[in-house]
Amino acid sequence: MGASAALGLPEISSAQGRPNEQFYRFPEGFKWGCATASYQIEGGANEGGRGKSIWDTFSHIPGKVYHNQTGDVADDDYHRYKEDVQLLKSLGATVYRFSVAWPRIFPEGTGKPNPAGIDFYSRVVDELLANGIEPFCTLFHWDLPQALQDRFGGWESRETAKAFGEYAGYVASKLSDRVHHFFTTNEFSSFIDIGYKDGRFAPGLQLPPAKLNQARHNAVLAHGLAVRAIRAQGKPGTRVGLAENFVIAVPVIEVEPHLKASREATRLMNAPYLTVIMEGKYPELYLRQQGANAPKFTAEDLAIISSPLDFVGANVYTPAYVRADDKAPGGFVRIKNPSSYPHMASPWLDIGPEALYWAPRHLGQIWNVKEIYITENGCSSADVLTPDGHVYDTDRIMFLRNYLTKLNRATSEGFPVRGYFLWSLMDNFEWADGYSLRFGIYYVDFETQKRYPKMSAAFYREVIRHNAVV
Ligand code: GBH
Repeated sequence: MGASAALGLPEISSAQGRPNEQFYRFPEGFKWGCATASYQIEGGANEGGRGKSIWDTFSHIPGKVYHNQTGDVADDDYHRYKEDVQLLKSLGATVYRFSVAWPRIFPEGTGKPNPAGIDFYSRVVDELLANGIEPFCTLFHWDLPQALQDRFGGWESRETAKAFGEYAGYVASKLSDRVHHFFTTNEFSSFIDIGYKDGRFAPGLQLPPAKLNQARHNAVLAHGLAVRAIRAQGKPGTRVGLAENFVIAVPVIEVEPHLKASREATRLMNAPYLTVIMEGKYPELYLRQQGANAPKFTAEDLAIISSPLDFVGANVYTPAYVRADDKAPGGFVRIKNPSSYPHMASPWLDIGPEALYWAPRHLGQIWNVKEIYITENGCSSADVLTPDGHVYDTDRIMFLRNYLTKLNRATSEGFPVRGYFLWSLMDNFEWADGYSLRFGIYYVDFETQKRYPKMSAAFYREVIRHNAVV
């Protein structure tokens, strides 16, 4: 059975392929795949000796998640990972980004590793490799062991950063014989700012500014400790980076002085995360603005935080339009038409394809990054499964095609993007939105756990097959 048949679609012979083969092509060897995260897909919450994470706790508190839904079962990928690898294979994917649940490995956050935990990921990795798919492993996609929240206040403490380093080194020691790319953390601002400032994500705290800044600092310190631990305990040649949805400043008009303003804006808006990681210091203006609330740190901390990386992963969803303004701090102002700016099914998901051009360009121009991955890009749509099992998600195809066209501009101009991971392989537990928002290119019926390829899966398969926007 051909892969298209597996998608329930007619085979398209290459002779009937794209008429304009020279347009919108990606570099030879460009890697195409999908991304997922442990708590969002695995389920098996009480199996294999897994400890509790802060998301188990949070999702079980009434009122925190849409309809009080939880990740207890999610996509049941813990039991169905072989089937899910076949979904990737049907697309022709060559890479897959998954995350490891820290509490499966260290149920108490630190101490004695749980062999059944690492064994699960080892089997996932073997299954991927047996199907010709290269695994890319994220070590932290928000499922912090509850034990660390209880003992230390989670990211409020440096102890959690140290524990993360130990955990990262341990996983690298076990998987780096087969996994060559590790991402330390996924999206600092999501698990810190939304978890510890807004309280809409686990652990649901609303810290005052000084404590919040210290938690941010502990998180980037954790990243740096993990980089070092992976280098120390991983097989020589193991490559390390992170996956960050940094704020992507898009110049509202692509001419000076807005271009320069967009670079300064990108540095300043990401000051406590990507900027300190890439530059080894917090921007002066940021420290001045934070005043007495600025984080406390040592020179040694900064050296750890800015440990050299092999690549940077960008999770790209929305643009932050900026215009130049001499009088504003940093020389820029962020602007948006609040009343009519279009967005996808998630209210925050503004449509801005050019974000996928500016992310690599800023990484290349501001920080001279030599290897870039798009570690997430995709969208939520109000998908409808037809009685005969189809999902005609033309809005998602529109979204992807336009973003990919802008990514193609970046590779055409020589920005070193090596691969793209679509978010997400299949519908899953969308954090505080529960199962109400679908990001997959496979539709999941959460009653039966049956997966159905959406029209966008067929689209993506052709993108991969042609190595081009189609
Ligand atoms: C990614 O975050 C995550 O890495 C992934 O796990 C997630 O499933 C995917 O996006 C889709 O959301 O509800 O108003 O508080 C993207 C960045 C940060 C965007 C958190 C949504 C919450 C907005 N996200 N933000 S709100």
